[in-house]
Amino acid sequence: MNDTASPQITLFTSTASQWAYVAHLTLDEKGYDPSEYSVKQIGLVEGENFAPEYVKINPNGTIPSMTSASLPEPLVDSADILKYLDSNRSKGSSLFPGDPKQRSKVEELIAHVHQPQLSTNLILLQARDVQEMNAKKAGIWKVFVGNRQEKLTKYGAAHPEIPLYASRTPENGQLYRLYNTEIGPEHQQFFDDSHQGYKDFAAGLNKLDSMLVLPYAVGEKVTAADMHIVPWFAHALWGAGGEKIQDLHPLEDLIKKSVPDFKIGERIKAWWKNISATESFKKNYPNLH
Ligand SMILES: N[C@@H](CCC(=O)N[C@@H](CS)C(=O)NCC(=O)O)C(=O)O
Repeated sequence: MNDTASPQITLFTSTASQWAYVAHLTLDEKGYDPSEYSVKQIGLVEGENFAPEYVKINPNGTIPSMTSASLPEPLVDSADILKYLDSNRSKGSSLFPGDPKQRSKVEELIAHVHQPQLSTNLILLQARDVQEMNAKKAGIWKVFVGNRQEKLTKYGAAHPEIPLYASRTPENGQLYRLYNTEIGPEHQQFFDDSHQGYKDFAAGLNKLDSMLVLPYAVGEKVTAADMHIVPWFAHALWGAGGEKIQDLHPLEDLIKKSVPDFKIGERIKAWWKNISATESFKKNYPNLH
């Protein structure tokens, strides 16, 4: 991994990382040519986001990150990457509206979908009962949790000086144990927390519905808010089993198990239809069409 080669910008990404798509969508929305940046894949499913070489770039061990010859240090958060790509490229209109009210709405929406209550890890990794737990255990999520624990333990032993491992190893370890023991009493708390998680997620979706302006997130133009809401919503739909952009019902059904009268709001549906017709969306989510 080095950032000295031309082109100047390097995006560290993973096809499995929802927040990396903030960067990919922005690159396309702002009209960057692929020759202007290079892309390095980090194996998220393999736990390679914890590799010491990557943690040197991003001490949080999260994806995405970006380095550029014109930056004093790497950018390690999707919101900062978007801002950099937006201001670095004067071509086209900014993804941040000039109007202060609209601008604060953009920031509010970005913060909304990044809050822990709306983390899609709920859908991907948690379970509310034995049946859901067994389905997770039989699929890729057990492999994901296991790979992470293996890498955290290995890298942590080799690099006691890196603080990330001390916090992330026990955190992932809890999940690792739930995925690797017979269903027992310790799972009940996990099931209850997950059930509450879905109630909170439903409340967050309803709030989002009330915040959207249309046709795009804050009005007539695509903004930074859309660049953040799209990857989050796409990941939630995908995690719930949706294969096409029209497939909102798997997510709706999943939530209904905890909130029986839940429905995805009409504004979200209209916004999704509009934003999924944009070129940058179609390029980045061909599998959703
Ligand atoms: N606030 C960060 C969050 C990034 C993030 O959590 N990325 C996920 C993938 S979408 C990740 O790297 N997870 C790995 C981990 O936390 O161990 C951003 O927006 O860039």
